[in-house]
Amino acid sequence: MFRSLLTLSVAALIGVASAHATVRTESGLTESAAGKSEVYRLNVPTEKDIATTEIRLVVPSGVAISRFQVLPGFTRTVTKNADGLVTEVVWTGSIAPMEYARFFFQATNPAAPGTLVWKVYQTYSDGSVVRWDDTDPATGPASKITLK
Ligand SMILES: [Cu+2]
Repeated sequence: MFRSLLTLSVAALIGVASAHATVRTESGLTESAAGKSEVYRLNVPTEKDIATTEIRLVVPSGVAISRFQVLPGFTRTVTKNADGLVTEVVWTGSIAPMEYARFFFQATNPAAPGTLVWKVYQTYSDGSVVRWDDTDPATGPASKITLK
């Protein structure tokens, strides 16, 4: 708890949210444009003293992922819908304590302005799952990208 509070205040000072699993644009923004081809990055820090072993990303509807950056050490599985769009991505691998991993992918945004809500589920080696899906927005916020 103390570490979370400390991280929050430091993040507020430097204007960067460094903790939590987050989806941002490649340059770290929470804003993009409707219909644009964008590179996103999913940042996953291990915040326990055991390793993260699996990360599941739920892709907002209307987002069309076309490419993933190679990330040695991780295996990726995707689920697609009837239209061939990637709806879920699961990465398995290991993010040790005091480490973070960044997963980059290229996607085309939906044509209409709005808010993309990215839900992330982070599994640790003891089987516990941390939900970044707004089930509890205070402790487990989902990432939002505003499309203008
Ligand atoms: Cu955090």
